[in-house]
Amino acid sequence: MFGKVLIANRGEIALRVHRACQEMGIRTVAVHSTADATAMHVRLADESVCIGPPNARDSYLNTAAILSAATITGADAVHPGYGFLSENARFAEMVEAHGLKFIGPSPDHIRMMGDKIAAKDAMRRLDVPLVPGSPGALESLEEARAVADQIKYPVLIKAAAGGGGRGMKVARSADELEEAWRVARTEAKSAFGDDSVYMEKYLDRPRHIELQVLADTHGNVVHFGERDCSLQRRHQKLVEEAGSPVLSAADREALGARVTSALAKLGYRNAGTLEFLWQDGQFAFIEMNTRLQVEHPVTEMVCGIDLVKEQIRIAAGEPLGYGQGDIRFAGHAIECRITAEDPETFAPSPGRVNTYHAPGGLGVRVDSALYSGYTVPPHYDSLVAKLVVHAPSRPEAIGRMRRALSEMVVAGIRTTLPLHQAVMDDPEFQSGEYTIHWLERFVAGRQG
Ligand code: MV4
Repeated sequence: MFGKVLIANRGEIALRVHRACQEMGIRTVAVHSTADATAMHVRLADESVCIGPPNARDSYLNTAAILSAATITGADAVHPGYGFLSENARFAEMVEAHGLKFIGPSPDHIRMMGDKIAAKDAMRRLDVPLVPGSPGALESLEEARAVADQIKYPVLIKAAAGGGGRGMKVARSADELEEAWRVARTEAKSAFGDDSVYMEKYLDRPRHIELQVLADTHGNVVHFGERDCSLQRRHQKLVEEAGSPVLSAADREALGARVTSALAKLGYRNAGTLEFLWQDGQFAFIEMNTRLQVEHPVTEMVCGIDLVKEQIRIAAGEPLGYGQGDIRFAGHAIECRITAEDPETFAPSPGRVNTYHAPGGLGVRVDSALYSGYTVPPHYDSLVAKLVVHAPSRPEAIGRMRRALSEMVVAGIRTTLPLHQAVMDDPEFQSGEYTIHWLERFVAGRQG
């Protein structure tokens, strides 16, 4: 096992990785920008290294500074968290070239899944169900027309280098295709420096359901069930649940079996999440994320497992030590992402948190790097806390979340706490019957 791990991240996820390391007897090295010198992840780590100025480009994305920090502190491995360098294949390669372990998948698998066309190609060959669409990149407008005529409108043009909704354009009929084609390619070029695009049938009222997997370096692959992430606004997730309110145990098992067999054939290792759209009782793969995800705690709560410890053990070469049959799904978990934003306009609201009080009690977990007197810097992601509850059933989990939200205090800045309370109070949310479009309308209704 590793003696020391460098955590190449900040905020709640750096703390999350630190906690797993500490419980495993592994020392930790925090890295931080000058804006984060007094941050909680720096305070708790065994050692810390300043890696640059506030701008993430010069600090948390500064591979040379991070690798130097790992070398001078004698770290054995690097955990990238999520965001920043977590899905950068070049960084994973450089970590390994420095004789360190990258706590994540191989650079080749990161690269493959970063190319959405290559990812779909791989899943198609491995019999994972996909949205109907172009067999690969679209070479011309004529080809786009031919594919659209075959799969029927509405269609969606997506950037190969995309993800997260950027460079995505709907064409509802043949006369919208040329415009969608042009705009998608232009956006893809400017956002990713790559104008390759592909086409899919546009699903108009899907749910977003993703499957968590772990693979060790001995050929064992298991899944930990699904997360329903349908509550999003502008491609930012707000609430996530495990399991999905619409999925049966049989659906889960069938999908899990397909996916674990596919990833075993691919030789995938460490943690991964496959994203699906679910509509009319059918799953369609869209993308794979090759990192630990923000919403991983809901899976941990229902499965009773520590995904970060598992990632570390896998990177150290240990076998999983259990099989699919040992994984049980108990009760229901919900996560609310509390951000430093105005709850109605979503304008960023950094600044000093005068008072912070975290809720507690049975089945309540808070992953946060906040403390009373902390100043949320304006330079980074606005996530300040993940409030997670676990209860025997979905209605009980909602009741517990309402109670926990009412206890939580983050004073001095605006946060999305009131929006979460309104969502939890809403009968449609409580019914579990909604699509990816529900939250957008809910927020618009509150804005009046
Ligand atoms: C889609 C889709 C409908 N049909 N693909 C948005 C982000 C990217 N990860 C995939 N996205 C979508 N792909 C087809 N064929 C609708 C979306 C989508 C979406 C997906 C998940 C969660 C929220 C969303 C909000 C708008 C659009």
